Amino acid sequence: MSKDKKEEQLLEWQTKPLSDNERLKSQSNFLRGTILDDLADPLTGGFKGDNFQLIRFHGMYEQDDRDIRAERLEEKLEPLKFMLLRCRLPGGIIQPYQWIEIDKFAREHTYYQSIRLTNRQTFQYHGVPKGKLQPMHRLLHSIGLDSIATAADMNRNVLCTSNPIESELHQQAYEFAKKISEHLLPRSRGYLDVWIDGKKVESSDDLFKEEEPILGKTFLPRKFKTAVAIPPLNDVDVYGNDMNFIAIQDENGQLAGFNVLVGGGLSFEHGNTKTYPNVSLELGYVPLDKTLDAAEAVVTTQRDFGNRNDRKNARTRYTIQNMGLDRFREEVEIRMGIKFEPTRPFKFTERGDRIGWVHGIDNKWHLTCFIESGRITDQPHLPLMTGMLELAKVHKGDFRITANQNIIIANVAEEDKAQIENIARQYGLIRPEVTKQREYSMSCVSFPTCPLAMAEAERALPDFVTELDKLMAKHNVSDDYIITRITGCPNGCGRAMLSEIGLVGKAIGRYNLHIGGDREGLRIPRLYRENITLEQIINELDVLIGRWAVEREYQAESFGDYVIRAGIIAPVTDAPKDFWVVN
Ligand code: SRM
Ligand code: SF4
Repeated sequence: MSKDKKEEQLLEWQTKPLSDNERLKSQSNFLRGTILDDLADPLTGGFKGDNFQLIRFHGMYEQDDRDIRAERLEEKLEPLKFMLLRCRLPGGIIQPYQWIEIDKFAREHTYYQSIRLTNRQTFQYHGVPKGKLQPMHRLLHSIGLDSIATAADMNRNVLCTSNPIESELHQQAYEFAKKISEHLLPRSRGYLDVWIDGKKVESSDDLFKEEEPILGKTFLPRKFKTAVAIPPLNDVDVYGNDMNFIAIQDENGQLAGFNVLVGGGLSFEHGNTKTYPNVSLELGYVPLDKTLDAAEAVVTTQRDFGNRNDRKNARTRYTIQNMGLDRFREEVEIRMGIKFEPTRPFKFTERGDRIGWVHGIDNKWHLTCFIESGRITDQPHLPLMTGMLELAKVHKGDFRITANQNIIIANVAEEDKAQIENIARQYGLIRPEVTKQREYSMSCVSFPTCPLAMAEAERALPDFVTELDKLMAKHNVSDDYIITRITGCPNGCGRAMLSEIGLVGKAIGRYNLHIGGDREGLRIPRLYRENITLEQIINELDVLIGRWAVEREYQAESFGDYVIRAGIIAPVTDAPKDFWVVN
């Protein structure tokens, strides 16, 4: 796009009518709305008008049980409404005493009685009735947790590589992830007034004194996501976030600063060619003492230049496409007061979690437990929830939720290792039968709770992987794996747009099949087959995996790299231009 065209486009964004979300943010009394009135309304299990959206700024979504929606409609009943709660947990670290409390609430008060680990290193409750919302927030508050800004148009939960092995560097990077999360939080008291104090503030002097110096009164144009990665592990999918920090060490192994990347994002809309997923792009390197300034400058640039009239084109990647990367960088540099240095060398080699025990350099042990799709429940043959509770009762270290929806029992002393291992084995948190392929497969939640779901994801994944395992065995590649992700719709929560095999829900039982992502998480996979069933996908993969098994050039050539080299699919090299091009 020419410079003039870009200016025109920016001007158009600024002059077109604002989306309704902008009105509701500005009229929300700093996100309080009339939520307290709705809480007191016994006639519905949900929230009305603007409040339906406003609760998202406090980390909740209204949902209903979609499995029984039609049945209830027939009986002339309101859908069974309840809330999803998403906790804020920078870097995914949670203490055992906190776990014991969140477990208790899940068992006693949630419809699904589960704890769901998300791929952004936190946990969700599904099925919290409206009447239990205030007690829930008060409980979280009492154990030092909250759900502020985990949804809606703000900086979400900040990710950080789950790497307790190099403990000192991890600690430094984690501290930074936490600082960023705190620095970019809303400053107004809306959350505390509504959920903790239950205090109605409609229009008072207190309110007029409130300010949002970073986010502004209308917050960001759209959701905003941040990740901190410690090479060589790209477990946080650093190319898929709006703002990314890649940790750079000095010669003594200490954290020196970060390479900053911007504009990653993985969603699109079926058929809407103005939308596309894209990987993040390099701005440059900043030393540690300027990193928080850089974060704030990126956020305020997106705040001021992002699209506020079309929410489908409002994420940072679209702002960058419109302004151009150089202009975006210039604006960030002006705001942070220094220029970026050239990006420092780094290399990512893997994205998965190291399932099982690893030994840290500080002599502590860490056990990563595989949790399929992050769902922690008590099933007859898999009592994971009770297992986690038993671990929490005795564990002296901490827990770390990974961006691959697994959990690490971190910082175990040598003398406690056997006890932890026994409990983990007893309750299915260590399962030798889990294949490498299963460990590298992930899904979003989808049905029955997600209102946007088009096809099954979490409930389809286990059987789909069983079929994939059979193919891997049939072609003698069971010792290898293919990063496989299912997402129930093109919003892309399952990060299928950074996988080697990505399934994107199209309709009940039907998916688009994308192939050609890479192991390091740098390449968007391209559409290979459209609107087909899981059985058809397995048939397609039978042929492709068969070819990969015999034709790969060297043992380590990954499936994603192979399908590109063999010319089966063309790589996506410049997503804004070529994501929608048919192979
Ligand atoms: Fe997501 C919306 C679940 C990670 C892109 N996502 C939703 C909602 C809240 C549906 C809704 O708006 O009503 C889903 C709730 C389902 C449920 O019942 O739990 C939902 N998203 C999830 C989680 C739980 C999936 C998981 O299995 O782990 C993840 C929660 C992360 C967290 O803790 O914050 C989750 N969502 C993602 C990711 C992956 C990531 O961030 O690494 C993406 C793609 C990356 C990106 O943002 O580009 C993602 N979710 C979306 C989008 C599309 C955003 C867009 O730019 O258009 C939506 C819809 C929206 O915002 O309008 C969405
Ligand atoms: Fe729901 Fe779609 Fe996200 Fe899956 S990808 S959780 S179906 S919004």
